[in-house]
Amino acid sequence: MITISAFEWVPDFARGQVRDLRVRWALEEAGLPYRARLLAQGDQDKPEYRALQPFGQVPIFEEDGFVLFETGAIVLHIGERSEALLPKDAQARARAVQWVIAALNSVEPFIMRVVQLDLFLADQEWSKLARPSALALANRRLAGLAAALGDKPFLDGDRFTAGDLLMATVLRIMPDLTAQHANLAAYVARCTARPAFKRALDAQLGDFRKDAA
Ligand SMILES: N[C@@H](CCC(=O)N[C@@H](CS)C(=O)NCC(=O)O)C(=O)O
Repeated sequence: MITISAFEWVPDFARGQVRDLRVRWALEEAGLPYRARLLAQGDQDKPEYRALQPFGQVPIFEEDGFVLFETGAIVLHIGERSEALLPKDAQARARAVQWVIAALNSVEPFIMRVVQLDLFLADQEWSKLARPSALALANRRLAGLAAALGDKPFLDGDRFTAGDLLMATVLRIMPDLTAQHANLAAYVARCTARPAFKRALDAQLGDFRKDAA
């Protein structure tokens, strides 16, 4: 049985955003059953977890003693077992991998910089000065992505792939930013309207402990 790690509690603002959602979504697209290994506060820093995830983050993927961390690697690994995520055709498959890497390497860091300034560094005087340029850089990436998507339903055309799964989860981190491009907003809505996404989101939200930390 596949097991993924997730937090048993996070603050309200993070619910529906924690990165185990990506893996739950990929597993739902692939039709693979899984269970969640829920981490209590501090479990991620215990040596036994750090031995599996060097940065103390969720998620990890475990199956029959095989362990993997990093959502990009995990989603691609799941994609090996499902054409719903990675097409068989070699070139289409390479393009799907290209979009996975673009999501995680060329778009996510710029969005996360703005999130860090707004959420985690907001009390630092310098963060107010850094924000406009961080926002401009993020916007430049989104403008490039919007132009590449154009009026296609998905990044590589008519077919949803692992690249769309990762890109949609990145774009929904800052919906207000994404909303500045009508085609990107419609794209995220299209991806997240998939029944597999809804099942994954419901599962993540259902696994959180209801009480405060
Ligand atoms: N690059 C990692 C990022 C994972 C990540 O940021 N996980 C967050 C939850 S969304 C986490 O565990 N944060 C706790 C921490 O960094 O200490 C991946 O994609 O798997």
